[in-house]
Amino acid sequence: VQTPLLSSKTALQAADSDVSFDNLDGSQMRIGIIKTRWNEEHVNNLVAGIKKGLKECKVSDTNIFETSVPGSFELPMAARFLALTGTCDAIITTGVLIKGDTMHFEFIADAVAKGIMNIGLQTSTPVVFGVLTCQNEQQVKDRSTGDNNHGYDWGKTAVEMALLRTEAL
Ligand code: DLZ
Repeated sequence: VQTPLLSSKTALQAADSDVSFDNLDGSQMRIGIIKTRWNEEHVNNLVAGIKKGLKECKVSDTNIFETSVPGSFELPMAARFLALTGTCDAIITTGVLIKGDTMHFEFIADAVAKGIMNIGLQTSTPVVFGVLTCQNEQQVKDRSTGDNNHGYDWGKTAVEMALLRTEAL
């Protein structure tokens, strides 16, 4: 017996090369972006990358909802609130955590990663972990600018997961 997931004609066939990051159709998808105001300059670069990825997937500007929270620690809660509105097919949480002299980085990075995973599983709304966890600012720059802007992949990941959810529900 085929489950709806296994009969999916979209995202789950990615492994069969039918679907890839190159031909995702997000024209009917509404994507939420939650970004932090901590490390704002880097985060804005990541958001630009996200929007480039979304645009390549035909997500229209009017279907992109954007909001901000103070820091990465607030991302899971905000993602939960947004997911529960039922207005987004996928959510991208984005922030930048840079290691300092204390244990703050370790606690927050771990809590945020687990929190974001939990919100996705609890609400069945895909929540992309768009948080850079870096040792220093150079590592951040290397991953948020130019050809290695991780935001670009996060945008495409959100569309792929939104399509997967649409097929599964
Ligand atoms: C407090 C703090 C510190 C020290 N560093 C960062 C950081 O590098 N990236 C980030 O997104 N947020 C940081 N924050 C703020 C926390 O995420 C959070 O906003 C506060 O602890 C309040 O809950």
